[in-house]
Amino acid sequence: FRRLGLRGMKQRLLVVANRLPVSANRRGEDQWSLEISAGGLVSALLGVKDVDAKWIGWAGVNVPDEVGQRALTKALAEKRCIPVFLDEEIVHQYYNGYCNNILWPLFHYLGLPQEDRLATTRNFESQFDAYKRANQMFADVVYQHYQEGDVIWCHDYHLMFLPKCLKDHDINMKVGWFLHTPFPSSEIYRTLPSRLELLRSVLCADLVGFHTYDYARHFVSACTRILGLEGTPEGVEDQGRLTRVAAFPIGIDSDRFKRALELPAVKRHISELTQRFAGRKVMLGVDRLDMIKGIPQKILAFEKFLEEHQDWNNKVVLLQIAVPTRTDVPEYQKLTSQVHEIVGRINGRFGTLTHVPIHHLDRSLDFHALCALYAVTDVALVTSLRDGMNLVSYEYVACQGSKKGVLILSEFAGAAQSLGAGAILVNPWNITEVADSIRHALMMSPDEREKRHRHNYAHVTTHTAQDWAETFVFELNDTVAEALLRTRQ
Ligand code: ADQ
Repeated sequence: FRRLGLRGMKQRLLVVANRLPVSANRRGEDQWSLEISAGGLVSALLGVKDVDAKWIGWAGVNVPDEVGQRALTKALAEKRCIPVFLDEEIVHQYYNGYCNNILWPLFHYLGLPQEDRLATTRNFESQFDAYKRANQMFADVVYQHYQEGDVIWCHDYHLMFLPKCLKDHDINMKVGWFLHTPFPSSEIYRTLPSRLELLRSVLCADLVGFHTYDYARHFVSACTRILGLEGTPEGVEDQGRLTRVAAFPIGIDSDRFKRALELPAVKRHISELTQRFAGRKVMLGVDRLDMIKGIPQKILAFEKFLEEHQDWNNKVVLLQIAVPTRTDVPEYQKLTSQVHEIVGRINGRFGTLTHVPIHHLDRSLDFHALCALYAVTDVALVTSLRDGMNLVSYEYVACQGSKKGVLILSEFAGAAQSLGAGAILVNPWNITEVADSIRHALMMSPDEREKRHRHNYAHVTTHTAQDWAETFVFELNDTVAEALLRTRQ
């Protein structure tokens, strides 16, 4: 750590997240193949150097037998990963149920599930029990690997109960918790039946981090209004003990993207794409296929743009890459069909024998193909209805060194606070406004594009994933040291 003056000495760090950064496939009784998986947190932590980090999490597969568990543990150890084994029932209740059906929509302002209130309330209790049990299972694995002085960094809404489990075990553990999603207004948060227990547990951490100052403020308000505690400029105080609360905006490893653009494979992709779309402007959307990403709204805005600016027909295409997630959940299946239906209708309406206005892919792209797409496209459309940060917007800017493409960005993504001065900010719910901003982006003068891009590029290349992680771990060490001093005085 440069800033700690500990170059050469590595800080031991246990990163605890619901999912390990690998997907595991069983190839035989004791054979596993492992593949690094895509995702926001994975991308960010891949950029962190100079720490001796181990990752603790669920491998995403059910492994009921001991032979399989031993073999997977061994294979993962080579990738510095330690598995937490969760059985199908707990995954169903904790992960599909409490995390993805309750916390995820609530934190993105989509509310609690409402179809059958009584059933939801009944399920809710068993799902919350499973959530606590699962968090305890993560804690048990942490205890097995913990050494004095380690920093334990818990990630995301899946593990809000973990700080309490860890501190109950050993009050001296250095525990940080970071939320990757928004923390909603306290008026939304207070509808959660388990609101008290979760807040109290998060407050057991020494440092609590969010992407933006607003999320941190919402969290402090929830603690003051719901728990009646005192908010201070540093965080939340409870009977003389301070939990520090602060904003730590995440970034990306921008050098990794810049280096990729120099690779022959990426250059080949770039020249193929340039030829393929010659004479047309190309707009890009890259999202997980999730309701929070506002994909239908984005496509409808593109339709409105085509409707109102017939002169642009045949001259612009939208490439929408949507990685399917949670494909077994009916709501996500419904979203997929809805998107397909809208895309089909618009292509039928505005397409010709030689021109397809929307190219929609339901899959993940490999890193090289993704970088090439980021580099060749003229406009990126990020229209999340809510998003903790949104790394796609950062990645787009990092790859736009020469083209100086325009970023259209939702004001409800955390990234709007850092890239707002360079991007065109939009309310994604306002289709007319988004359609107008598409026109603005396509017609923008080279001078304005250059100016906007310069601002964003400077931000993305200086506020990196590595800085984010270093700052968080530095602050966590500092917070614990200060608290120790206070208790000795
Ligand atoms: P996500 O919701 O996954 O992350 P985001 O921040 O945009 O959203 O990160 C997505 C990552 O997946 C990016 O690195 C992107 O390159 C990759 N990706 C997306 N679509 C892809 C595709 N089709 N093919 C290949 N790769 C693809 C959560 C929160 C965010 C927060 C991050 C990090 O929801 O708000 O920014 O965590 O904290």
